[in-house]
Amino acid sequence: MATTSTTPATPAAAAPAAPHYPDQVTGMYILAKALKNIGIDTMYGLVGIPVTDFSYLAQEQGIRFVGFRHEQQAGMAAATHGYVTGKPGVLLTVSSLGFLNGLTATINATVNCYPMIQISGSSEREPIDLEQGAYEGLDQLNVAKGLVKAAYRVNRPQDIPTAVARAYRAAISGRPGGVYLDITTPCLGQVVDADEAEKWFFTPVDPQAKTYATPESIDRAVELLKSAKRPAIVLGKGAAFIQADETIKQFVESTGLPFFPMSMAKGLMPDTHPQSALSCRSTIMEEADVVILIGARLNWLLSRGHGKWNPDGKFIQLDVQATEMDCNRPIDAPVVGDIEQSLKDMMTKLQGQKLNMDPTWMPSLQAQTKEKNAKFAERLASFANSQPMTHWTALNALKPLIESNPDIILVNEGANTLDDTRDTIDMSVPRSRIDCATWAIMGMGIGSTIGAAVATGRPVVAIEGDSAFGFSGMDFATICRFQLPCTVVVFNNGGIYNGVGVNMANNGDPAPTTLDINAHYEKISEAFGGAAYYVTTPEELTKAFTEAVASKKPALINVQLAADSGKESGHIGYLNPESIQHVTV
Ligand code: ADP
Ligand code: TZD
Ligand code: MG
Repeated sequence: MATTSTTPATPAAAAPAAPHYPDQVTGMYILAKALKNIGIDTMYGLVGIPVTDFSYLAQEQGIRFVGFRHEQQAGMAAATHGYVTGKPGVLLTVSSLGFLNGLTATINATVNCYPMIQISGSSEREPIDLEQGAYEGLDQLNVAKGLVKAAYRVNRPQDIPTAVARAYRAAISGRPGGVYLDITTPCLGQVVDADEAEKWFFTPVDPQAKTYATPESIDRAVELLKSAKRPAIVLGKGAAFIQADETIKQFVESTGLPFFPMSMAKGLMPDTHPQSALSCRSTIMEEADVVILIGARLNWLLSRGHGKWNPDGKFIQLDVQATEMDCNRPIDAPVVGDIEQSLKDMMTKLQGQKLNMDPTWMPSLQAQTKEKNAKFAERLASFANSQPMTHWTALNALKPLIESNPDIILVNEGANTLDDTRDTIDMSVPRSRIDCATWAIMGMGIGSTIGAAVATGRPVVAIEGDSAFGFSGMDFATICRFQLPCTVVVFNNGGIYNGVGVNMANNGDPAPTTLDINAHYEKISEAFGGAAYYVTTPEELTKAFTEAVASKKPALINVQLAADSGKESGHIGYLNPESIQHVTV
């Protein structure tokens, strides 16, 4: 548009800089280009010495950089990015504490089998090794080793493309996990001839190589399955992660077996599917004679294969990790290899062969499901109008809003907030529920919300306990800075488990579990330009949530609950050590 004004107008956008072809480049440039070449399009992190220039170079290469307020949250975002995309997420940290803050997320990713790579700058080796007091000095490689799936250090720029390829393969091959890549300051800054550097780049062939189960293991599994009278399937997040949704559906439906999903596998098959035995988990544990574990470990979340499980029951386990077999209970038919191919092979083998499932098994589970679901619905409805609200009141309001919008990815952490949300909200789309998972850690919420939104572009709703939110709340600022379509719902019952803990010393200090029942968490959103809601009734919650999700903009809803809503440790209070009351005489 022409301007007639004599006052200088805003300067026109600068003409694009002429492309320049430097004849020298640095290690940082090589790192950015190697990442780009292997297909990394997003990086999460928090910068400073010695990686600031690298982050600019990566951005220049077209890698999206999502800058955080805390490295742990950037790491949670990278891990979730890895989980939902099936390609390693990348975290960038500075040395010493930045590295350590991020490492907690990289370890958590390893525990959960999420593929991610943490890249950290580290200070020069010599004064670290001699303990001479280097700037942010820490022997990071040795700290990381043993806690993550793999850890490598790069000292020379010519090794960077190899290191990136190794880190990528380590993160994604076999059982996925977190990988640490340590790049020293001198290596990042080393100047080399561009022509020479060009020769170091290569394109790794089949960086996501697969391994397949043997025909013998498939035969053994199929024979065992054929012998079963009361078989069942357990779907884990490994099954969701592999993005073989159609094959899994075919296997479940063609065998006609009942299934139950672990929490993050909810939605891989719809929770309301006629074969879903989500509400009959205990019956399956007690009565099934053959259980097929698909990408689910027999860890604490499944009583490590003991407890309620039928002692005479047999297991078929489909997993890529051979050492997973027998780790808690003998596995009668281990099927070690890529889950999708194993399922396809089993289906081929089963074709035309009969399963011997007891004809009353599925109908009895369906009848039980109907009865239990009706009871649950009745109980939920009985809290519909509680004042002040309880967890159930809020969830009763949110349930129809979330279930009717399957585009939503649900992030969830807390104790009662986690358990009650998982039990109330049915999922219908794969990889749409992300929670504190295998390690049961608090502090994944906002990072995972951001990672899920950035990686998928879908709307994300986080349902957070007030304690859980406290671990990552500051990174709500990042949601606002990047204008992500995220709605964070804080269930404020004023504490860890609830807000009615009693300090037995009666000295005026709050009890260990007591937090801030009157806190206005929504003001955090207001501070960063997001939408802010404080709600005390289910009607207000319904209105705020509907508006927030429809806006596709950052929003925080502070849901005021009763301080006595929630019990200690939610559903897993039995894991607490037994307590003996001390009596003072
Ligand atoms: P959940 O917590 O849902 O039970 P887990 O994290 O315990 O799930 O288990 C996931 C399992 O999936 C891990 O044992 C992991 O080795 C396995 N897994 C991950 N990716 C693959 C794959 N591509 N092929 C086979 N198994 C896989
Ligand atoms: N620290 C970390 C890193 N992880 C943890 N799991 C805990 C502490 C202990 N913890 C839980 O296991 S749940 C929880 C904590 C602190 C918070 C529960 O309170 P909440 O949810 O407000 O998030 P509810 O709804 O009040 O139960
Ligand atoms: Mg709470």
